Amino acid sequence: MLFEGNERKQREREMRQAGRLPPGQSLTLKWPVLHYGSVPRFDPAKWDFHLRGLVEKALRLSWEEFNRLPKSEVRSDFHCVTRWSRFDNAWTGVLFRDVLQLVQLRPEANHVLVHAEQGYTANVPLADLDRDNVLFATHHDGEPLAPDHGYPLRLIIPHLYAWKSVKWVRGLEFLDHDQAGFWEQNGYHMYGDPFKEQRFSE
Ligand SMILES: Nc1nc2c(c(=O)[nH]1)N[C@H]1C(S)=C(S)[C@@H](COP(=O)(O)O)O[C@H]1N2
Ligand SMILES: [Mo]
Repeated sequence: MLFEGNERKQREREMRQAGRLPPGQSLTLKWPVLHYGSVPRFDPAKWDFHLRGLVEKALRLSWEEFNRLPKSEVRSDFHCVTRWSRFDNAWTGVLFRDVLQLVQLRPEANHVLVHAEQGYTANVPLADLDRDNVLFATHHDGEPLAPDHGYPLRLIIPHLYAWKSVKWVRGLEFLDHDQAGFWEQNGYHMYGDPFKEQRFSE
């Protein structure tokens, strides 16, 4: 136990010196589980993924179709607004850009409302999804996602607080304006940059 605490402090120091520990955060070697509501059941026959809103033609992918998309790996850090950060996570999944390619956006599309099971949503500017390290993850550190970490599919946006990294994700709605998601309606910041400590609005 003592050793574990020393290792954690040592790594935290390293991450702080490397400029990777955002202000007000502490490093965890564990992986806490955090969400509102219950863990949804996954039924591959009923699961689908929607791309809708400001697209020329809306698209619905089955679980099988989604899994035929090319797989990529991304290594990134994860910052929860409740003040823990988990570093060097190895994610496997489908890049946002590989999904975006499947639809033709209307020119006015500039924001996305990400939809998940049970009505959870998060708003993200399109430019913040359209980055080379944003992906829909199926695996973490070589293992399939556990149900409480978002199995079968979760979004990972490393540069924003983790409430934007939507678990049990089911689709994207393209919009021409920013529209508050679940936590954003409940006082969380509309953007959520951990390095600027954008935790809450006001
Ligand atoms: N669908 C859904 N996704 C969610 C949440 C949620 O309540 N519902 N909570 C978010 C929050 S606040 C955090 S910190 C991360 C936590 O992910 P983890 O439980 O895998 O650590 O998931 C995010 N994604
Ligand atoms: Mo969080």
